Amino acid sequence: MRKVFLSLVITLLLLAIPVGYGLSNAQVAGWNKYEGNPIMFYGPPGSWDDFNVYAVDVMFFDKNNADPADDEYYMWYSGTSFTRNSKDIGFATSKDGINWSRYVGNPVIRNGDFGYWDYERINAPTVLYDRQEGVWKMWYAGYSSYFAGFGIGYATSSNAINWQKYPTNAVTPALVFEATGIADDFDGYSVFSPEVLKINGKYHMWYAGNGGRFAGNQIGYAYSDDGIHWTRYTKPGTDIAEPVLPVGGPGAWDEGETVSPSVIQVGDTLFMYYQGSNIDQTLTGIGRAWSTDGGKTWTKDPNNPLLRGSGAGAWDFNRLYYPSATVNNRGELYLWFHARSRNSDLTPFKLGLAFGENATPIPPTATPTLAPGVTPSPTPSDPGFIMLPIIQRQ
Ligand SMILES: [Ca+2]
Ligand SMILES: [Ca+2]
Repeated sequence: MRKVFLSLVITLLLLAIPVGYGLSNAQVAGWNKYEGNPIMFYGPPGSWDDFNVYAVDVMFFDKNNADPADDEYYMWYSGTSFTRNSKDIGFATSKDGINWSRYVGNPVIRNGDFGYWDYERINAPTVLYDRQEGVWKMWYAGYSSYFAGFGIGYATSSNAINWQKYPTNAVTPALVFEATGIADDFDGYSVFSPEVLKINGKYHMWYAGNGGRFAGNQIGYAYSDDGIHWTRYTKPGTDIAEPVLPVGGPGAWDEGETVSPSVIQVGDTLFMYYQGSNIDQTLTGIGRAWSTDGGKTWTKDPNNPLLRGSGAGAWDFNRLYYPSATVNNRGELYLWFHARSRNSDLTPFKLGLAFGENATPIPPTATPTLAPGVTPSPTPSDPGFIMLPIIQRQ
C-alpha cells in the first residue's frame, strides 16, 4: 500500500512539474564520488566521439506510469572526434546512471553545414520534455568563426532522438539567443552552456556569458514565453543585463569564472550547481547556489566548492567541469561532470558521477535493458592518454 501511495505521489509530482523533481532532502551538502569513476569515456577509434565526451545533460525520465521499473536516465552529451574532425551531440540511456548505452545512431544532432552559425561545433545541450505539447526541446551552444563567439540554438524532437533545428521550415537554422555585441557587456562576446527549465508555462534560461573587461565567464539569466524569443533579465533600476551569479571576490574559489549552470527545482526553491574556477585556473570545482525568487537572485553556499578534483595522478586531477544534476524517483540527487587527468588538450575528457549526501550509492548492475533502437557501443580499454593523429581539414 505504501508503495502504491508513493507511486501516486511521485506521479502527481510529475504531473505538476514539467520535468519531475521530488528531492527528499533539499539540504544536500556533502557528496560522494562514485568509486568506479570515470563512468564513460571516448568511443571506438573512428567513431563520432572517439576523443572527448563532455558537457552532458542528464534527465531522470519517468514515462509517467505507476511502474518505476520503466524509468531511465537519459543523457545528451557532447562528443568530439579527431579522426572525423567533428564536434556533435549524442544520446545515451542508463538504468542506474552508471552503466550507459550509447545510441547506435549517434550523433543525434550535428554541427551545421559550412557557413552556418553552428558550423564549427555544437555542444552543451539542455533538454526538457514538454508533457503538455508532447515535444522534446533542446537548446545547445554553437560556434562558427564567422560569428564573434558562441551562440545558442534550439531544436525539437518527437522522440528524444531525431532532432530538427529551429526553424524547421527554413534552409538555414537560426540561433535563438546571441551575444549582445556590446563591448562592455558581460555577455557581449559569447553566450553558451545554457540550462533551460519550463516552470508554470514560462521558460527560464541560465547561461554563461563572456565579454567586457573581465576575462572570465559569468552566469546570466533570460526568460521567454515560447523558448524562442528571449529577454535578458535586468536588475530593477538598471537597463543593462548583469550576471545573476557573478564571480566571487578576490581570493574566492570562483573568482576566475562562474559557468555551466545546472538547475533543479525543489518546491519553491531553485538549486543551481555550477562550475567555478580560481583566477589562474589551478582549481576548478563545482559549487551550488539557491534562489527563492525564480532564479534572479542567488545565494552561494558558503561551503563551496562542494566537489573538486582528486589530485595529481587521479583521472580527475584538479579541475571538475560542467555539472548536470538530476533527482531520481527515490528522491536521490545524482550529479555528472567531466574531467581529465592532465590539463592538456591532448588528454581526453571523461565523465564522472557523484551522489548527493543523502543519496544511497547503488552498485553497478549487469548490462542494462536497452530501449528500442538503442544498442551499446563497445567500451575500449582506457590507456588514460592517447596520442592524436594530425588531421587536416579538407
Ligand atoms: Ca544541464
Ligand atoms: Ca514510471
